[in-house]
Amino acid sequence: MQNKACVRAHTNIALIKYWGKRDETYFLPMNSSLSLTLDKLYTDTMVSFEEDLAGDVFYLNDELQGEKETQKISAFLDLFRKEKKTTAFARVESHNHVPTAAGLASSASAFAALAGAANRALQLHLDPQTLSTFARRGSGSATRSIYGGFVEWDMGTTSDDSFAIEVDDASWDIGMVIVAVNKKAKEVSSREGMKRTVETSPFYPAWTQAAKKDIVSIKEAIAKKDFIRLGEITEANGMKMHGTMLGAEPPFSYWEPDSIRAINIVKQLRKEGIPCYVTMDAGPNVKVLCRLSQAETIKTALLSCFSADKLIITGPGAGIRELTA
Ligand code: 2P0
Repeated sequence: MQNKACVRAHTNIALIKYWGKRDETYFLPMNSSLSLTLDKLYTDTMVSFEEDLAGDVFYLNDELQGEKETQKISAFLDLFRKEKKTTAFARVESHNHVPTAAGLASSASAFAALAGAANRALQLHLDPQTLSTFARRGSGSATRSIYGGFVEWDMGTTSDDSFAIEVDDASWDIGMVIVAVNKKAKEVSSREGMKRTVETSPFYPAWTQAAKKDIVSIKEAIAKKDFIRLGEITEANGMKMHGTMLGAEPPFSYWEPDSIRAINIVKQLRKEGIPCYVTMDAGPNVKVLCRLSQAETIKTALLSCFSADKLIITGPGAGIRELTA
């Protein structure tokens, strides 16, 4: 039996954000979210289950990983071993394909690729929707990276129905320019940041109410292929998420001076008639949602402040796929 598989998963950027869990064990979110899968940023992961291994072995970008990193992978693989009723350990080799200097390595593509590879290697034949519930247990945002284009992660009611679905393939001139502001390790991890916000921010209930409305509106905009509305909802939703953090105790923010410089360039471009909109995640990088056909113009404007190696243009990415040798 072939117990080995290699799978590619692309990362995704949320346009309607996931920010807060209602169940930390099962990674059940407080609200539904919606993302765009990105072509240029992805992870390739090979998994091989081998009877003679004494434990799981994990290589990331050709470097053997320590106990802490390997334990995370092992706990995740346990979900698949349980499903298959096997105790075999695995060798995992993962490569992040992220342009240098970007600092954009993502748990979304990492756990989606690992989920896809474990599913294939063990021949579990989990359908994509079910597989997304498995990916979710590694990292919430990984739920969405199973699919390409615009993807909704429905918050669901239980662990079994909190899954992702593809909403639209985003093949209508949609693109993103990523401004890699810096790649320093963040002071507050997204996991800790969302937990603190849920527990202490008085703005949090307003966030969940707004997110509920935003997801309905953004799906309407996508259905109508209304790019301006899509962008406006995206930008406003991201700002609301960052607002919740200023209300947390102790308060925190991921913004840096260069984040604001990038935002101001985007605002100026809009004044000049180029529709483009920002969103930010748990870090200072700025992502500019735009028409793919206008991405080079936007990049040129950003070059006034940022070097070319900090600017990445990408179109929509595909869902997970198996790589054959
Ligand atoms: C998102 N983020 O929707 C949001 C927006 C960051 C801001 O998902 O704890 O690494 O592993 O579920 O998925 C980043 O958090 O957190 C994230 P866990 P994750 O993309």
